[in-house]
Parts: sequence; structure tokens; C-alpha cells
Amino acid sequence: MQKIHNYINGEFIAPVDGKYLDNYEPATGQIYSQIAQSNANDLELAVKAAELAQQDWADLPSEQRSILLMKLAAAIESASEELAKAEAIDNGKPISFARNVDCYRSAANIRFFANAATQFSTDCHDMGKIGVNYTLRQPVGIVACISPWNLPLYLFTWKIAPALATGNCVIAKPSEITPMTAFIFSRLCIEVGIPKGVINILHGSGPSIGAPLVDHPKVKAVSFTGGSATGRAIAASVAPKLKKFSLELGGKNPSLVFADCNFEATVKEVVRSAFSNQGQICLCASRIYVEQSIYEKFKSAFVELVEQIKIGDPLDETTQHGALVSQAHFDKVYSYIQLAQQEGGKIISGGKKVTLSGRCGKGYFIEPTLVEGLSDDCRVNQEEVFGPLCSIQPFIDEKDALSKANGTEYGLAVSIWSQDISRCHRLSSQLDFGIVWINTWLLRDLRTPFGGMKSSGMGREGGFEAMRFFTEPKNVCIKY
Ligand code: TXE
Repeated sequence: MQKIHNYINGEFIAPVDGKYLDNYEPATGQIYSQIAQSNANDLELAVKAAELAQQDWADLPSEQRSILLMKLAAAIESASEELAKAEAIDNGKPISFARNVDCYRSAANIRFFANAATQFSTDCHDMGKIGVNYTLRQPVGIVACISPWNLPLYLFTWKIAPALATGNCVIAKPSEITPMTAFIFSRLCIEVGIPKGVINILHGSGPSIGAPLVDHPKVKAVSFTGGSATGRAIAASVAPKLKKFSLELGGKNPSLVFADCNFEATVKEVVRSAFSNQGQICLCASRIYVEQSIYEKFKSAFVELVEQIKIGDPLDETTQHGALVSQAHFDKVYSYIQLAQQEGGKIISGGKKVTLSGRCGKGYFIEPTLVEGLSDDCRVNQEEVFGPLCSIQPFIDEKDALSKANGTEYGLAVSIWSQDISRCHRLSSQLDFGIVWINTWLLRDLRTPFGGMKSSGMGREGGFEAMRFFTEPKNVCIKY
């Protein structure tokens, strides 16, 4: 059986203690590879490699770092079919989605920060006749990048690219649930000649390697995307050590649909926002609020579209809805579907486990599910489910919509659907979310600040925000 090894100092290395975890294919429920279960011993090797590489990488002119990153982006594009297939097998997502979203964005992330490396500049504060200040921005040093399973290579590259572009050496830990594309990525790093030790990839579970990684005294900054509970644990571990950290956490994202929306386009896009990637995107809408005058009409049109979504083998090109990522996650999502009914909700679309014929007979498939009749404060409307379960409710007016939208502990993304531009601006300023989309969803400009408020995170990724996170500003003051 294939073994997924660590990538340390430019080489594939078996875990020091020889331990492995099983890796499952979600569409079949079968073990298909084994992952290094790394621990503090493997971490020491990675830290040593990064320490040796750090100064040379930091000293390399940014143009040279940019050229290497451009080669890496091109290598991802060349390996796109291999990566898309690997992502579909490892994660359960449809191969078309893996190709058009995951692989496309992984290359785009690296290319974007390769460009940013040559564009990033620093401030100068002129004191007139007295003197002048200029700010140096220097790499933090060795940094940890920890990524989740929902968009494996996409979020992995989103973190490591700005870290590398600014001259840091990286120790990255992909999710143990979806390690395969990061493993392939290691090979691409060798192929394009990324210097040894500049990037090191350690596999394994959170407690075994994630926790020691963030805790290591030589690791100076932590960039994390994952669940809010893990984010809090990481903050508790690194804050007393005064390390920099950036946390992109969960969401409970609302969609606010007003009667004056562009109806057809809105229905289509809200369906996409709820069920893309089986609802496993931190930005997915999971609470749909519709102005009461169009509630019934919108609900019928929405259900009609949802029922056309094709559930199937992730490797089938025509599949639109694949498997959930793991047995544990499948059980979690299904338990929330049951909870929704216990909390007084009525399933109006989906709600069932799906057993496919053929090779996917034991896969973790659940129908895209819509529930109505839930109260604002019930658990299903308050907690992050992170799957194909969405609630729909009417709202009375703008004030009611705003209060419903803001009424959870989360504040990642919201979308507003209305042709009244004044209303859209008015609401945008009052919504407690890091990202507001108007008449769109997941339209991304990689220069913009990305992240959430409240329990959805701390700090922002994207553009120069990420470049600033991975550098230490040093002010130099000169008196004339
Ligand atoms: O995430 P974890 P899980 C949400 C979603 C999901 C829940 C749990 O609701 O159901 O989180 O998912 C590593 N120190 N999101 O358990 O555990 C872990 O190995 C350092 C939202 O998969 O947060 C993995 O690499 N690292 C989300 C990464 O953290 C640790 C995406 C994320 O795993 C660690 C995924 C520790 N103590 C899940 N413990 C989003 N916002 O995009 C775990 N890890």
C-alpha cells in the first residue's frame, strides 16, 4: 500500500518512529494509503533543515524567490490532472470541482504571491527637517502553516506561498484526513528546485504533530485554518509565548435574499453557495433568509434546483455532489439532520443518506438537505455543521434580516441579494462579518483582506495582509 512520507530537507523521509495512520477514500470507505504519523522527533529534523536554509532563503533577492515560485505554479498546472484526481479520491469531492476550483486556485495562489514578492514595499515616515523613518520588513524566520481537509491543496498553498515569498522557511502540516496532494506537491518542489529545507511538510494528526509544531520555540509564527475549537487551543498555546498567529476558523454564513433581487440568478447562486464542495467550505451559506413576500416562490425554485444536483462517484465527470470527507464527518452531519427535526424543523429537500451502486456502495454520501421552521437560536442555526445542510427562513424587513444575520457567534461571510444598492451599502456597514458579498458568492480577488470576525478568526490573510503577517516591521529612525 502506498505510504505518504514526510518531506524534510528536500527529501522524502519515513517517520522516525515508524508509525502510520490509515488514509481512507471517502467515496468507497476503503483504506487506500498510509500516512506518516509524525511526532516531535520528525519535527526536530524539519526544524534543523529549516534553520540551515533560513538565512540563504531570506538573503535571496525577492526576484529570485519569485522566479522559483512561478516555476512551482507552472508545475502545479502541468500536474493538474494528477492533482485533481488525487484530490477527488482523497477528499471525495467531484473531480470537475477539484480541477476547476482546487487545482486552478492552488496554482493561482502561488503565482499571485510570486508576483507580490516583487511588488511588496515598505513605508517611509518623513519628519520634515528633523529626520526620517523607514520601515524594514524582514522575514519572521521559521513559520508553521496548518491547513484543513476541505480544500486541501488550495488552502495549503494559500498559506505557504506568502510565507515563502517573504523569505521565511516553512514547516507545513496538511490535514491528516487529506494528505495526498501535499505529498504530490513535495515532489513538485523537488522537480522545480526549491532549495532544501525551505519548505518541509510533516504529516500526521493534530495532537501528534500539529500541537508540538505550534509549540516549538524555534517556530516564530503560526498560520492556521480549521475548526474554531482547534483555533482556540492553538491561540492558548502560542499566546503566552508571544508568537504571531493568524486564525481562519469556522462560519455560520447567512444569505439575505430581498424581494427585489434578480430572482433567477439569485436562486442559482444561493444553491451554489449552500452546496458547493458538499457544503464543506468555510464560506458556504448555511442560513438562508428570504423576505417574506417571496419566501414561498423562492423556496420552491430553490428546492427544484437542489433536486437536480447529481450525486455520484467523485471520479465521474458529470458528478456535482460527491462524498463527505470521512466517516466521522458523515456521522456528524447526519446527526445534525436528525437534530434539525428534533428542534422542530421540517426537511423540505434531501435529508437522507445515499447508497450508490458499484464501487461507491460504502461511501459517505448525504443528500443536499434543506430544512425550514427552525428558530433563530436552535443549535442547527447556531453551530457550524460544515456539510450539505442548510436552513431557510422568512424575514420581515431589513432590521429583522440584520438581526438574524448577526445573531450567531460567527462572523466570516455574508451575501446580500438585492437590486437596491443603498440598502446593500447600508447593510454592509452594519453586518458583523469579515467578508460581505453583494449579488455574488465566492467571487475572489486575492488582493483583498480575507478572514472573519468574532469566533470566525483572528487576523486576515490575502494580498499584502499576508505579506505583512509573515514579516516583522522594524522602524529605522534617522535624525538629520
Ligand atoms: O478540524 P481541525 P477538523 C470545522 C468544521 C469541522 C470541524 C472539525 O466544522 O467539522 O472544524 O474539523 C490540525 N494543534 N472546519 O477536526 O481539527 C489538524 O490536524 C495544531 C472548518 O478536521 O481544526 C488539521 O491539519 N494543529 C474549516 C487542522 O488542524 C492541530 C476547515 C484542522 O483540523 C491541532 C476544516 C492542534 N492541537 C474544519 N489539532 C474552515 N474554517 O475552513 C488539529 N490540528
